[in-house]
Amino acid sequence: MIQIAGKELPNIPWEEKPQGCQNVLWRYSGNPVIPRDAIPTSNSIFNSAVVPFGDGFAGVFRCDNKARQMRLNAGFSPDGIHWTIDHDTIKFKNSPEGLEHFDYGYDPRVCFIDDRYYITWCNGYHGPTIGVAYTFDFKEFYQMENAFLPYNRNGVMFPRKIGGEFVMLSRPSDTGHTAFGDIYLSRSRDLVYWGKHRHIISPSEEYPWQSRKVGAGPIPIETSEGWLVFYHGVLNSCNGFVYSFGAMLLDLEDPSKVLARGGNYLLSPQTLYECVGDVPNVAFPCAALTDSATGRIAIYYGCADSVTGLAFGYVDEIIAEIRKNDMLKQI
Ligand code: BMA
Repeated sequence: MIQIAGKELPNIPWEEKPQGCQNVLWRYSGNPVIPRDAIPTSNSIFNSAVVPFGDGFAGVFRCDNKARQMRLNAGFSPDGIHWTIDHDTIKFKNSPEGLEHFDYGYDPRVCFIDDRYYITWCNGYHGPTIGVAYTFDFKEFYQMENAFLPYNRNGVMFPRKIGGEFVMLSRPSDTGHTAFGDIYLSRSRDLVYWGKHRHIISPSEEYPWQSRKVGAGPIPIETSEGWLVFYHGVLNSCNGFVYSFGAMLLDLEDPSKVLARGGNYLLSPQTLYECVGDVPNVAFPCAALTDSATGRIAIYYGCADSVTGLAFGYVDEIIAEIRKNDMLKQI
């Protein structure tokens, strides 16, 4: 079995693959796991991030409110399935190294490093860029400096320092519904100054599901084969953008090196709750839980910009699928 680094998670939310399912990932039978109206003030709850916390789980949720303002709320769960989401939005406090600026926030990721949980999100600061904050308890949140200049989205940190530096993936963008998007990698010694920017992947005309733009999804998963990175890809259909997701493997010691990249999507919007909603045809992953004992991976993804879905897979099958249809070998 391919080894996932990190802790065992015996209480990972899980269902076995349904009989007859021919895909590498399969959906939770109770999807959507979080409905759009889980709190009284929400228009929609999607593109959200969860992590193991205490005996259960905690997370930061994108809760667009009924004014359709994009906000972040904390939440807790005993089992990763049943969530209690705070009705009040997160009020960031200024950290010693910080900036206090919140016009809007969306698409959070949560990454545990050393002693705390880092939150990265698309932060409104004269346009979208990558906000950074940390928390110890999901009650108090301390905002740090933005990582980059506008315009940028999908800032995703690696779960440990590499070569003594923090590492983050991001996707430079524009002010609107960006019609382009490549994934880059940046490094920082102090989480304030980011540099050594390296290009990782571009969209590909040859693989239409990821031909318009690509953006990193959950926190990269450390495995014996490399960093497993799920990322979304966008098809430009005659009816608008279609967001699916696939995966690639990056080198463990130098994650700017792509080892393999799957040509096929792993999950594309096909169910009613992925195809119908405020923005139809969107499957947008922002978090994954892993169990190193069994190789199980549970992925949380936004569905149609309205609700949150959960999908499952085994690391062995996912990496075998990336290697079987490796774009790097087919060029
Ligand atoms: C992207 C982001 C996501 C959203 C997606 C589809 O640009 O804004 O938050 O899920 O578009 O609308």
